[in-house]
Amino acid sequence: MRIEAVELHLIDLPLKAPFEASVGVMYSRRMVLVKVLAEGVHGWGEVSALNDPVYSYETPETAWYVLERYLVPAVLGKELRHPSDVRALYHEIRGHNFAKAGLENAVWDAWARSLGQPLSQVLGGAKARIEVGVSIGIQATPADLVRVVDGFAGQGYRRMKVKIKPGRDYGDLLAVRKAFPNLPVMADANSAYSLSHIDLFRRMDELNLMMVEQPLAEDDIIDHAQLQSHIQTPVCLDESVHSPEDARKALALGSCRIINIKVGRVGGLSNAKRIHDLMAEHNLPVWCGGMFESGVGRAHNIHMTTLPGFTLPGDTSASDRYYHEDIVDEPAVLNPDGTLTVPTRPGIGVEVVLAQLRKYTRETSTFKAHS
Ligand code: OSB
Ligand code: MG
Repeated sequence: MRIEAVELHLIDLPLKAPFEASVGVMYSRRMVLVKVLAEGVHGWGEVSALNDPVYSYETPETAWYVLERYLVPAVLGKELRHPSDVRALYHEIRGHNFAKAGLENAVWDAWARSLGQPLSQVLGGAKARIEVGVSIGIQATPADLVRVVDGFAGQGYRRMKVKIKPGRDYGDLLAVRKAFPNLPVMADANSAYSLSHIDLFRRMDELNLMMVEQPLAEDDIIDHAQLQSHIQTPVCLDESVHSPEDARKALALGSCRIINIKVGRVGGLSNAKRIHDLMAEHNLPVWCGGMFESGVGRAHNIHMTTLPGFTLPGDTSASDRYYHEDIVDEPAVLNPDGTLTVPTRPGIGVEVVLAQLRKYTRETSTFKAHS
């Protein structure tokens, strides 16, 4: 398959409601959508880096720069035998995983479309529906949090993830646990704590949480191993794992028992699948994290979650949990049993609606291979 052209679209999608985590508040999502054109097929990918460099160092603008200057020129005009060939074309470019994922995942979509198969099948997944949960930002009070959890549980979501930060942790989680004794609940700290908080995490063991996600620093798998050895609750790593190599080292040290896989953070579906495979070899579960994706990135997440090692509900909530209007047909809709249906049409199985895309587009650029 020869890559003939690549389009970049910078869009800005307003969120339905502001979202607060330990790293700040978000009101809208800017993302770069990548479209590749190759021998009569096209494919879409999404750069899901946050608006500001508060989760990773990347932003939509740094991704645009790296795509335009390095990644897109490296793939234009190239003949590919498989989507996992893409990484080798820019192997000398360090980091910038979110930018790389946008491009590689667009190639996966085009590839699956060229085979006439849904992306899930091309990846090796077999589920027709995937179980999903919801990630809930820090609310004004614990009582507000309980009301929000109640609302999402009523919609059918099967697992609640509660964002925590120092001062808004044990009390919030206890309120949820008291109101819902049997609900699957977990916490996500986005690196807001240090080893000085070990006693707090020991107390959290009483709350029967599914896991605590990324309690400590982004770059610290040593302290995470230390923490895990002192608590019962499984530690799940998010920010610390950028590659299959990172995952291998975290397992060797005992830094976690679960990994949240985000295609953007690890540079695309090839690496995501490798991390999934590594964890499966160790009989450890993974789940699919989210970055408030548009319908494009959401579709990639849904297909990835069909792999057998994704045994825990992920953060891939339905589109209407985030946006009044999405940019794809059809947007992801929650089934009453707390699942999303995996699209069965070729590729990611959803189509970008150009009229909707145009409404939210801030900038567009097209790059063509020399023929
Ligand atoms: O830490 O998992 C996270 C959103 C943006 C950045 C980081 C995170 C999140 C979420 C929400 O938790 C995931 C989602 O609903 O898409
Ligand atoms: Mg997280």
